[in-house]
Amino acid sequence: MLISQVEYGRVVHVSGETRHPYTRGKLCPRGYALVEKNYHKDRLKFPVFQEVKGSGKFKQITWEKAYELILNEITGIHARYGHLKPLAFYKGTGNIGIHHRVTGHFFYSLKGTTKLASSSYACGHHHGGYFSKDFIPQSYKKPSLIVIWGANPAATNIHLVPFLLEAGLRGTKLVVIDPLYTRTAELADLYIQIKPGTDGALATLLAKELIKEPRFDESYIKNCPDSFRELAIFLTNINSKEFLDICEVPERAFSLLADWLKKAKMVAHIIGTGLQKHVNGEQNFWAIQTLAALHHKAGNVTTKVLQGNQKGERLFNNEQLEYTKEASGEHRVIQFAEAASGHDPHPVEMLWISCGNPITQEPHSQLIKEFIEGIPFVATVDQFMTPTAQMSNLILPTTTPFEEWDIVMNNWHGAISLNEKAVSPYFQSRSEWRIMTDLTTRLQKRNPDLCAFPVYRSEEEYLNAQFNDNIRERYEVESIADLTRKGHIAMPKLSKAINNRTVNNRTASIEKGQNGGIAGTLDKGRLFRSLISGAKSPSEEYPFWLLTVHHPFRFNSQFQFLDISEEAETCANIHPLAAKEWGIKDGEVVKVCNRQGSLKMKAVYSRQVPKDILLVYQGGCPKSKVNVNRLIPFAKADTGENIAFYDTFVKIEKL
Ligand SMILES: Nc1nc2c(c(=O)[nH]1)N[C@H]1C(S)=C(S)[C@@H](COP(=O)(O)OP(=O)(O)OC[C@H]3O[C@@H](n4cnc5c(=O)[nH]c(N)nc54)[C@H](O)[C@@H]3O)O[C@H]1N2
Ligand SMILES: Nc1nc2c(c(=O)[nH]1)N[C@H]1C(S)=C(S)[C@@H](COP(=O)(O)OP(=O)(O)OC[C@H]3O[C@@H](n4cnc5c(=O)[nH]c(N)nc54)[C@H](O)[C@@H]3O)O[C@H]1N2
Ligand SMILES: [Mo]
Repeated sequence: MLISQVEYGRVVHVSGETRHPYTRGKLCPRGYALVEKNYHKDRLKFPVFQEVKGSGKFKQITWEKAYELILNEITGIHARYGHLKPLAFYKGTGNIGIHHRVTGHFFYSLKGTTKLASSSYACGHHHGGYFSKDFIPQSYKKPSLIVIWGANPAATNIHLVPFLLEAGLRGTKLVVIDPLYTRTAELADLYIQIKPGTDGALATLLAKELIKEPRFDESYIKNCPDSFRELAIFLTNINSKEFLDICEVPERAFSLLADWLKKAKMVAHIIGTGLQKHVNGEQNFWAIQTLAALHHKAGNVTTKVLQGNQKGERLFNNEQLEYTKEASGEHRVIQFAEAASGHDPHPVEMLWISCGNPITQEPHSQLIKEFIEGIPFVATVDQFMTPTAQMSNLILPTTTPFEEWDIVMNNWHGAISLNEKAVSPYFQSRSEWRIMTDLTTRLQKRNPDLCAFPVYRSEEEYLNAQFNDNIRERYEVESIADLTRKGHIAMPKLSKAINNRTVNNRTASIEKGQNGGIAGTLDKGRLFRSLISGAKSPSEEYPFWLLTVHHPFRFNSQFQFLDISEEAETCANIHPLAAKEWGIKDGEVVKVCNRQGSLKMKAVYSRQVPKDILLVYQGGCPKSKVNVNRLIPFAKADTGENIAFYDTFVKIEKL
């Protein structure tokens, strides 16, 4: 939560809110840089139009002209086809506030439009599961063991770090499981360097160790659901050595972790998105869930699974509407790859992009770029001229959180907070709510039946209309005024936060969770059997894994221009021994390539990576125009809609 200091209509300083239970007055590096970002010389000031995408021949136009161009396209598509399937929108994660749901809300208020789904992360929400929402600060005070699987909070969720350190002082042991020796790994009591995509094997083996324990409730097995009994038999019969070989974890590290698990009175497992960006990501996710369920239920140990960054819970009306509309099948939801495949029966003729920079962030970016270039009309709403904006016809400048009202949910601690407007919009920027409302009133004049987007008089009124009974019960707020009264933040009432998917003590509530609660979770334990075949490995031709993880000082493709990342250009971090095998010197420019593309970048020696992994941060770097997502294939993860970004394999060539 930010407190902004305003002088003469301009934000001059930001600080954190000390009363906030999670951030406790601290901001992350990007938070502190927001003022600089807001008034950066490159910030867009006026709507601009270019006839030919990528030509750079932008003409400044008025908002009225911009609206006219958009409405001509929408009504034109409708007149030509009698439906709106060729009209598509794409909403990225550049801003995930409730205000910004207006994009989906508007396009789903037009009949039968298409959504190009973003491949951002993660599972959890859609798949139910066994996880706790009482993240702060309760969750980190009590456990005697915290295990972090495939997350790097010291870079991506720094507010968690003080809780981890405080827990450490109280004697909690921290285990970090990651193929990279990350900043988070540096904090761990035990770091386990695992082979990517094989956490399921490790979790399975840990489960096997647990059920050997005498305190494991035998009578429970006798009376348990069949799925559980099957799982127990399966676990007893697996070959431990084979499983350890799969995940390439040393015996000693494994025994230590197994020992700590057995002795622990309370365990918290934190599952990140990194672990899930694999073709078998969901299986690995469920394997950890199953380990936790088993430990909890039969081992009589309080166990929590904490998963941040999951897709939100769709609490507010406009979020729910999107969900209901999608479930009803009234609108098409397809991925870029499908739309770009050339086999789309209703090829996209107009694309609206909000809060997203798909040319940098989606996989197979060359294909995405060519696809966007080929769409007759592309409109992008952003604050900066991103690579995607450069490939658009119309670029609409929009407001930042300082210049608009919003309600923000946090996926780590479940609080909802109010973002109050502090200053007027920058130059001619307009808020996304305003843009959608302006379009609606003009569209309704032309064709009264085409658009059912509700018109309110202000952003605050629009936001007030998104509250509902569920929010009132859980948060005791039903309007912006209530949030203001509560000091701008509402924490979930614990009893409500712990909905039927949640476990935080040994109660029966887990029995009836979504997807069958524990029974469902243990059912998923069957996945143990298939995950071994799912895991990928480098080949002789492409001997390196390419991990394109999130940068500690950037936020996806944002904040590059501020240069807070210290990184002058995109680099491939390589283990010195691997580099020497290929005759590559520290700092040498090399070619990193696979079947999809080839990129030149500097190879930098790093002991953070194992010998068969190259680390290249995602999001791009301003000084080198390398777009690493050119090398990322469109491989779907088993979560269904997400992409297996981290199952990408490459080779290195000397120039
Ligand atoms: N500074 C910063 N913070 C951010 C972001 C940012 O770009 N920069 N982005 C935000 C967003 S959109 C997201 S989704 C989150 C992402 O937050 P995280 O989930 O923490 O981020 P990732 O970088 O995807 O991956 C975390 C770790 O998973 C590891 N990993 C990869 N594959 C495996 C595997 O198979 N098993 C295991 N055990 N580990 C594996 C990677 O090496 C990496 O260290 O961060 C958010 N916060
Ligand atoms: N190789 C690789 N690729 C990845 C990932 C990876 O780990 N590796 N991670 C994936 C993940 S988890 C995610 S979430 C995606 C993120 O990718 P995107 O969804 O594209 O998100 P960002 O790059 O954060 O921001 C996109 C744009 O939103 C704009 N923006 C910011 N605030 C606002 C606003 O208030 N309104 C509007 N209209 N625009 C705004 C920013 O200026 C920026 O240009 O990337 C994915 N891509
Ligand atoms: Mo993300």
